[in-house]
Amino acid sequence: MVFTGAGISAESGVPTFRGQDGLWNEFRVEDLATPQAFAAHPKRVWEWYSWRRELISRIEPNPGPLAVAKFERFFLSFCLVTQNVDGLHDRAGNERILKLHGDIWELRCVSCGLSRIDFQAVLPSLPPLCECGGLLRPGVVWFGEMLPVDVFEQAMHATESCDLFFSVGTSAQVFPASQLPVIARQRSAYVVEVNIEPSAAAYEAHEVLLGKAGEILPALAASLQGAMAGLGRGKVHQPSFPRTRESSGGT
Ligand code: BJW
Ligand code: ZN
Repeated sequence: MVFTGAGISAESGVPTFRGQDGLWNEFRVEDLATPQAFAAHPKRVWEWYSWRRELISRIEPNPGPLAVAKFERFFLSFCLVTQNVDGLHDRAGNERILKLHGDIWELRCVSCGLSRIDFQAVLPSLPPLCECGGLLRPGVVWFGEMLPVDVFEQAMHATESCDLFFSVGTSAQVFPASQLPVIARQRSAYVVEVNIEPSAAAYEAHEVLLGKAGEILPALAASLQGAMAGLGRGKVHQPSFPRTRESSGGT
C-alpha cells in the first residue's frame, strides 16, 4: 500500500501546504479551504482554485508518481491512497486511486449535488454555475467536512489488511488521514516513510527513508524490477521486503 501527500507532487512544481514554501504560509486556510469561506466569498475561493488548476495543468508527473504507477503493475494486490487533489497519480498511470480529499478537477453543484470532471484550466466564468442555476464548487474536502465515506472505508480496509505500507511526502498533520500510518503499524504492517524530513508520524515507521520521493521511489521500483527478473515472474504476490519489527533507525 502506498499513501501519499503533497510532497510526492512537489518535484513537479506543485506547492505543498506546510513548510517554508507551503500554500498555508501565503494564504489563510480560513479564507480559502472551509465551507464557510466558500459560502461567504465563492468568487475569491474559485480564483484561488483556478490559479492552482492552471498551474497543475502546465506540469507533468515526476519520477515519484511514475514509480508508484509501476508498483500498481508489479503487485497483484496493491492499493494507492492519496490526499492529493491534483490528479498527478492518474496522469502517471495508476488506475485505482482512493482520493481521500477529492479531486480539484471535479465540479460539484451545491444545490442539486450533480458533479462532473472538467479539465478546462481556465473556466469561462467564476464562480461557475450548474445547469440548475446552483453554484458549482471544487470537488475537494475542506476543513470541517467529512471525507467521502466509501473512499475512507476502503482506505481503512486496505490499511488494516496490508503487509507493507509506504507513507510518502505527507506531513501527517491532517486528521483523519494522519491516522492511516498509525493503524497500519497497529495492524502489523511494515511501515516505511519516505520524506525529505521526518513527519509527525515518523515514530510509527519501521524505516524512515530521508530524501526526495522522486529519487527514492524509482530506486525502489528498479530493485523490485531486478528482483522480479531474477525470480522469472511477472508479478509479485507477497512483498519481498524484510518483515522485521525492529526500527532501523532511519537512513
Ligand atoms: C517531500 C518532498 C519530496 C516535500 N519528497 N517528501 C484539532 C485537532 C485535531 C484535528 C482537528 C482539529 N481541528 C480540526 C480538526 C480536523 C481537521 C484537521 O485535521 N485539522 C488539523 C490541521 C488540525 N480535519 C478535517 O477537518 C478533516 N475532516 C474531518 O476531520 O472530518 C470530521 C469532522 C467533521 C466536522 C467537524 C470536525 C471534524 C478534513 C481535512 C481536509 C483537508 N483538506 C486539505 C485541502 C484539500 C483541498 C485543496 O487542496 O485545496 O487537504 S488541507 C491540505 O492538507 C490538503 C492535503 O491533502 C492535506 C495534507 O497535507 P499533506 O499532503 O501532508 O501536505 P503538507 O504540505 O502538510 O506536507 C508535505 C510533506 O511533503 C512534508 O512532510 C514535506 O517534508 C514533504 N516533502 N517535498 C518527499 N520531494
Ligand atoms: Zn445543480
